[in-house]
Amino acid sequence: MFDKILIANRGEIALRVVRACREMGIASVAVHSTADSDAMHVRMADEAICIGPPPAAQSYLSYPAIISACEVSGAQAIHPGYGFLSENAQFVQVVEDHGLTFIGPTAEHIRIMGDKITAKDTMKALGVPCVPGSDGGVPDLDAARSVAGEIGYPVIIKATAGGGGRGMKVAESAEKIETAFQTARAEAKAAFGNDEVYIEKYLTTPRHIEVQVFGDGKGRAVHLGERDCSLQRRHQKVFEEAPGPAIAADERARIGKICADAVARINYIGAGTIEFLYENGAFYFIEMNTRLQVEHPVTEAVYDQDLVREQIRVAAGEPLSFTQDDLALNGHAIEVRINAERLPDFAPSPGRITQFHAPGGLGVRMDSGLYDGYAIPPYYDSLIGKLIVHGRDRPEALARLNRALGELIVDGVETTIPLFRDLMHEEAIQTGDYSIHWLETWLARAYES
Ligand code: MV4
Repeated sequence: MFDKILIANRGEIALRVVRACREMGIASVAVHSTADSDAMHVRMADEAICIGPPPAAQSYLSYPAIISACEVSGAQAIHPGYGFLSENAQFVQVVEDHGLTFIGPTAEHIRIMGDKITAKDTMKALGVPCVPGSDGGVPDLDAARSVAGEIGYPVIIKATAGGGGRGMKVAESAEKIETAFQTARAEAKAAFGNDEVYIEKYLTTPRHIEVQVFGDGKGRAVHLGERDCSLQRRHQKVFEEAPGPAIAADERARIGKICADAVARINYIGAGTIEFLYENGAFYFIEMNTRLQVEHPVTEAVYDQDLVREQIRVAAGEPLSFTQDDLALNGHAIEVRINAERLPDFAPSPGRITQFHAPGGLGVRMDSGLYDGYAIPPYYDSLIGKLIVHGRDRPEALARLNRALGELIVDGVETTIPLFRDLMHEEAIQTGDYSIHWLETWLARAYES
């Protein structure tokens, strides 16, 4: 096992990793920009090293700064958190070339899943159900017309270098395919320097269901059920839950096994998420994320496991601490993302926290680096905390969320907390009957003017 881990991240996730390290008896090294000298992860880690100025390119994304910090501190492994360098295959290669361990998948697996066509080809070959569409890339308009004619309209054109909603165009009918195809290509070229695109049947009202998988890198893998992350705004998740309110136990077992078997076959190591669209009782693979995700705590709650601890264990060559048979779904968990953003437009709202009170009590977890007097810097993501609740069933989790939102105080900046207080009153939230379009439709209505 490692003696010391460097955390190449900031905010609540850096703190999350510090906590796992402390429980495992591993020393932690925080790195930070000059904008984050007063951040909680810096105070809580065993050591802290300032690695550069506020812009992430010169600090949290700087290979030389981070590798040097490992050499200076004697850290043997790097935990990347999410975002920043967490899905950067080239960085993984650099880390390994310096004799250090990247706590995450191999560069090869990151590369495969980063290219959406290769990811889909790989998953299809492994028996994972995919959205009907082109076999690989679509080279020209004629090919696009031909594929769309076969699968039927509406279709969606996606950039292979895209993902997370970037570089997608829908064509409702044959008259729209030319514009959609040319625009998707041009945007892909401009955004990613790669104009390769592929086509899928456009699903009109699916849910976003993602399956949590975990591999040991030696051909063993498990699944930890699914999360429903359909409640998004502009491809940013705001509310996530486990299990999915629409997913029955037999469906969970079936898709879970397909996912676990698939990642076992490729000797996948660490945490991964296999994303599906779910419509009319069927799962359709869209993308795989090769990182620990923001919403991992809902899975931790319902499976009573520490996913960061397992990431560290498998990276050190140890086996997973549980088998599939050890994992039992227990109750229901919900996470809401607390962002420093102003409603109704979600404009960033950095600034000084004048008062902070975290909710507590049975079944409540708050992951955040907030404290009274903390100044949220304007340079980074607006996520400042996550409130996670757990109950024996969905109604109990919702009641706890409502109660915890009543206790939570974040003053001094605008936040998304009022949004969640409003959402608690909605029928669709109470019943779990929503699709990927529900939130944006509701926001347009509730916050119009
Ligand atoms: C789709 C789709 C409908 N049909 N693919 C958006 C993010 C990216 N991961 C995939 N996305 C979508 N792909 C097909 N074939 C609709 C979306 C989509 C979406 C997906 C998940 C959550 C929110 C979404 C919002 C708009 C569109």
